[in-house]
Amino acid sequence: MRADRATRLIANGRVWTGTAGPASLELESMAIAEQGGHIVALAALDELRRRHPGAEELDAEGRLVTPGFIDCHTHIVHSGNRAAEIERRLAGESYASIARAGGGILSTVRATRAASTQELIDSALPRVDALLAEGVTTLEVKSGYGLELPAELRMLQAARDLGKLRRLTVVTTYLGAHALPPECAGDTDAYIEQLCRELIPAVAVSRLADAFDAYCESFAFSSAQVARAFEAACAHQLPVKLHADQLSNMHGAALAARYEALSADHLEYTDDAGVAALAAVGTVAVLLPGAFHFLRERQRPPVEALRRAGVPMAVATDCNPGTSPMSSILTAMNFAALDFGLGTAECLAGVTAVAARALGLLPVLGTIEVGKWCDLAIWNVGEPAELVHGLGARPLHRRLWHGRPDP
Ligand code: DI6
Ligand code: FE
Repeated sequence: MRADRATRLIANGRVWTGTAGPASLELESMAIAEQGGHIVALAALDELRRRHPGAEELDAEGRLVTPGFIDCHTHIVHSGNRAAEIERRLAGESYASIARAGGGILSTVRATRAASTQELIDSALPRVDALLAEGVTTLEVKSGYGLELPAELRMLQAARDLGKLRRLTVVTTYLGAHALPPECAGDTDAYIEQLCRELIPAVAVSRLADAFDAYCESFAFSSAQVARAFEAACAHQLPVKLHADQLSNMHGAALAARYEALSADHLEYTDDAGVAALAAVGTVAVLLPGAFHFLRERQRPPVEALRRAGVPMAVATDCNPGTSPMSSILTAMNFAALDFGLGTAECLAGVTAVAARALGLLPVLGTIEVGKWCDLAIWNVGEPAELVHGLGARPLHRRLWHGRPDP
């Protein structure tokens, strides 16, 4: 990468670099020089023009420029939909009781097992395209609706293929402990045994997963069971993440911290000890206000305690057919602000730098800095706050992925 050979300058942007942390909304009037997909210089336009004669120019015309957005928690690859379950919940049934009765996650497992890789891709693409239209350039995708090796591998392969079919970076997570497969007849310990002995090693060998995730909840897996799975994942060099303390305090945050998880996600019921544990190891708190909204929960994550303890907070869609049927990162930001009390800068950091950190990718993504991938979003708004405080306005002007603008 040589700074004297920029091929493209992004000119006249009002740039939010994301380098000043989750409290700063400062915009800078500077140009961005790109070469080979990376940012090679940040400086005044005149200076970059002098240093890079002949570089192509993309004129942002005074628009807001941010790092490309990163949706760091999704279940975007799945088959079927569960709209009827929302009706049942509106009629008074709880999410947990629907799950215990074989609906919920298991209903999506049945549909997903029946789908081919191509069908999984075809059904995910409209959701992916909706995110791209909101400036997303990096997407995390979890498996976990297969719960048997071939179906889990199909899901992970479909996720990887999405990254070839569209101009974005896809990061995959093997959600091996999502629910008990129906054929296990209530024996969660036996499934965890199989997970550790067969499934995690096989997924690791496939190289289709970048991390491992689990669902620690009363009707899913206990913290002792998740700990066993984490041991196996760590032994196979898979970094871990956790669906933690969403519907009850299972001490999931502390468990995630014990394994130096990249992130602990949800955290509605996390207590002070959990917050302190996350802070001590630097695990990211991923807030998922879509699930809070669709489940009509009342218990909010301890945002003020997380903020005070210095735990970095990411925001993601949790796009899934049961608890967050939402393919809109801007809506997730809006909910994070209005329902969880995040500030505008926190919302922006939550879908850029902190989200990158939740994926272990902060060294190469998430801020506008020399050396990082040139993934950018250019917005038709005057102020960053407009991205958070409106809904449905389609504010994206243009997206650049690895230096190249979308056509
Ligand atoms: N993420 C999950 O994996 C579960 N909840 C959540 O927020 C269950 C998703 C589902 O019901 O399909
Ligand atoms: Fe989730």
